[in-house]
Amino acid sequence: MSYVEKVIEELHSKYPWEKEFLQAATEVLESLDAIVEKDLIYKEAKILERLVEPERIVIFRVPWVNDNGEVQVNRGFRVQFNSAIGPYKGGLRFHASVTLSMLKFLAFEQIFKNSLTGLPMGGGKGGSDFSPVGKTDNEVMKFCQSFMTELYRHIGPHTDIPAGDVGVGGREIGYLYGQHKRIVNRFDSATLTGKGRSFGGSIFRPEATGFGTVYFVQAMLKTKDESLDGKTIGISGFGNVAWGVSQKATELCGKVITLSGPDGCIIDPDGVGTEEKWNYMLEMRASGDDIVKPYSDKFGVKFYENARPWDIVPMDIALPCAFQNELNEENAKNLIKNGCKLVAEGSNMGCTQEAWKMLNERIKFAPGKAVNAGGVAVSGLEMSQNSERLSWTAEEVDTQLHRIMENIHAQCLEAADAAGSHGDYVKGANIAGFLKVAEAMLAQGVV
Ligand code: 2IT
Repeated sequence: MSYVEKVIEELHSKYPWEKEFLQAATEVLESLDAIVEKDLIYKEAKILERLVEPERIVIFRVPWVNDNGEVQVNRGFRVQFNSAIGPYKGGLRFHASVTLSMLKFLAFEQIFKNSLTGLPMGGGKGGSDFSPVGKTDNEVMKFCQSFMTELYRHIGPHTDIPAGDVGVGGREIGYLYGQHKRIVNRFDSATLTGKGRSFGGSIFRPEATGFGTVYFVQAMLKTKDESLDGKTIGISGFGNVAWGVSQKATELCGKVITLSGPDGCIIDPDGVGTEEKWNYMLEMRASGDDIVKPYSDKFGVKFYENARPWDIVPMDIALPCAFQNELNEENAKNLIKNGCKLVAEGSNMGCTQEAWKMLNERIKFAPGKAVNAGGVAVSGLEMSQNSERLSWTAEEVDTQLHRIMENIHAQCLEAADAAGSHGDYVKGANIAGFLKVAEAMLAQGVV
């Protein structure tokens, strides 16, 4: 049994119920097999065993009172997974389905993603089983204030810097930041990223994950002397990532023909390609209803109840942009059959294991930790701007983001080549992300 196989087996027997985390960890560990078999140092220093064990997890009660005066109780989490190359960094997810396993998978992915950006950020993630769906502004504020009343003691610019994720956008970050400032009596800008522009937020942070996703896809296409020009693109979701992707893909002459929500999907043959449509996506999100059907009513396009975009319409490129495991083996088969040539994950672990393996073998595939790293990269730039007490221009941030995404793309291909797996973005991303973190862990001794 190889070192990697042993660690995977131990993990499965220790935490059999942590399905999402096991899925993410298995993918990474399998990619590292050749690397850790070649050099005994990793095994001797038990680097993999340490890598899969979070440095710290905080779980806490979040009590709050709703608009009817009723007491509510949610569970809050922060998984501080790895700080070898920088303070813990990663988003907060507020969603009814949040569990420790989900946040462990997200924090684990974040270690490698953040390493790939080339910026000094470790991996973390947090959140709550609080569902923002149907909540008033006042209720969201009350929840955020209670959440931060515990979280503040675990975070800070040199310790852990949370940001947004599913269910946490500019509004939530504003409330969280306000409460943090009040408790610590310090304007510690770089304690949270994704802040509003008026109090230290970076230009393009809301767009960054989507823009970065498109820059990555552009780099993938360039290896075959192709561009986005005239390509049809199917995406899932209608939130932050989908919004940024729609804008940048349109600018580069691609056509986004689908959006989706928990209620189903819409097909827009003219493309989600106008200011009015992008603004409407923001409106749908702000409504808090979490459904995409209103788009079909507003723009007179077809809505398919309970359907996923992948099976319904042919597309050149498919980009899951909402949640984990939203593209399965059956969807992957249909995509390939209908002529899709490239799938890249805008969302973390957007494809199931069976799906990405098939796509990776038969067409071009790239994983979330590489593709969607533009979001956290601009968070890193936001931290730099905060510590320098200045604000970069749109052009400066966009240039940096573009450079970082091209660099991540190049790192993936180089690491894959070095491992003898030409063009394998999964292996490339995992190996390139790992090598830097492992080097830092080795240098810092057994901690
Ligand atoms: O998945 C992600 O990379 C994020 N949700 C963004 C994390 C961040 O710190 O900006």
